[in-house]
Amino acid sequence: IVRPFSEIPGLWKNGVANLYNFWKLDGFKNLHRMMLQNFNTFGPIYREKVGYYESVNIINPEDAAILFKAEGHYPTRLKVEAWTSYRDYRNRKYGVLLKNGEDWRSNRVILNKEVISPKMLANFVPLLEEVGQDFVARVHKKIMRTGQNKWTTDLSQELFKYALESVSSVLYGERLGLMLDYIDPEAQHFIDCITLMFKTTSPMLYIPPALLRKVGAKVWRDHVEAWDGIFNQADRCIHNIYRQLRLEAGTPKKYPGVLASLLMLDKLSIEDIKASITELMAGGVDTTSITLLWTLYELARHPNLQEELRAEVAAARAESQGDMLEMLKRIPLVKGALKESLRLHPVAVSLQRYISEDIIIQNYHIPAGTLVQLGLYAMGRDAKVFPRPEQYQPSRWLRTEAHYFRSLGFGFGPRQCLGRRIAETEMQIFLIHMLENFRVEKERHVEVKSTFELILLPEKPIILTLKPL
Ligand code: HEM
Ligand code: 2DC
Repeated sequence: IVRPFSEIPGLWKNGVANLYNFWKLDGFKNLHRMMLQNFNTFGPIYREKVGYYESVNIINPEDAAILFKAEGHYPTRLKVEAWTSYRDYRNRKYGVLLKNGEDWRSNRVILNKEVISPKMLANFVPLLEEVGQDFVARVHKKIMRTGQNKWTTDLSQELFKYALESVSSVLYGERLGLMLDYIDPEAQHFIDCITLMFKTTSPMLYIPPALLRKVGAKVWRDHVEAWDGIFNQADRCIHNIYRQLRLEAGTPKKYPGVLASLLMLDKLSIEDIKASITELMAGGVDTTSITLLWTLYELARHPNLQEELRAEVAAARAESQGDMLEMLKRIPLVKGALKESLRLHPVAVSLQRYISEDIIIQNYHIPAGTLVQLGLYAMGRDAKVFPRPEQYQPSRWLRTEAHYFRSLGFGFGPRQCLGRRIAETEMQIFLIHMLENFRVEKERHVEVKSTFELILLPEKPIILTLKPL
């Protein structure tokens, strides 16, 4: 017998009281740990209401399969109102991240061909390969300058620059020059704006931005300033390419980047192209850089594993005679390491969909239209889903039969991460070059936790030591 929706356990009756408790427990920064705790208290399904935001939460891969089967033809995520409010406030178009319905689908289909299709890898790899080589050269130079044959540092700023340089070179077919000693202050400002944008978004998940705007709250003003900085910089990059394209007429000999390809294709309006390119540029910085930082942290904590990965890379290099596209097909353990990093340290604490039809999960009836969230962070640490979840074990991903709705770091289906191919390739190339050039070490064994600033970030700086091999 199927139990009714109203019997799902959880705290969903008093949204305001829950918001107050949430705020008292510093829930804005602990969302991932609070979800984990809720699953421990209520079991594999619970209902929740914080502020105005109501959802049903699940944790099992089998239930995730049911959820995604009911996502419908136009999958929709939780609407991040801070982001749509900014666009409405400044009269800017939504890109693929924020669009919904047929408008989303028609844009996404065209973007897929230029951004996530495996065919594009041959175009992206040479661009990303150049950035990877420049990053390594930069680290060698930094090591030289210390005079100690090693460099101990918090790499996050360097990784932000690597990520922005990588995504920009794919989008614009041009380098920004962030691997140089003196960088464009506008580019640095862009990086700072993205961090501020994420940080100011999280409180607005629970308190409506329209209200915060009316009372002139600082968090809303900071949020607007952050997006303004993001859009201004993206506009500059986009105009630059647009102007070049008009001057150059005729088809270019080499791959000109995603933006120029979309403009020449002429299937999306210029405003739609600008909106989605801006989102791709902004979405491509903190996500990959933080995942790489977590990966280096784990490799530093597991020196034997690090040697194993180095051996795999060396063998792949030899077999493919340096052809990077070929090399990327021969590094399953490196790919496993990235999956393992996203399992323990996912960028997104949850995946969500407004379901398009009624479903039954854990024997509860859930009506169409409900927001259902898969607790990605909680699932990654659940011993029933991943045996010995606390252990960083890239080899667990070598058994393909163990993948069923478990490798979800980039989301699922037609609404999954549009930047996935860029992100994966950029991260794989980074690890190949780092493993070939440096040993990564860590001072003491201190556990670094995550903090929620819309995406999950390391709670404190991760200090690593790089030594040339
Ligand atoms: C959406 C994760 C890197 C651009 C998403 C989603 C996740 C995600 C979980 C939601 C998917 C869903 O609802 O099913 C990640 C992770 C990254 C990463 C873990 C790196 C480690 C990037 C990069 C870009 C990007 C590099 C840009 C080049 C986007 C965009 C969307 C998205 C535009 C919205 C797609 C849509 O709504 O159709 N990402 N992402 N992401 N991501 Fe990423
Ligand atoms: C945050 O409860 C927690 O990829 C909320 O590159 C539910 C939620 C909704 C949407 C998620 C968000 C969470 C985390 C960050 C995500 C976002 C969708 C896209 C975004 C996962 C889980 C991200 C980081 C994009 C951002 C691109 C943007 C800056 C232009």
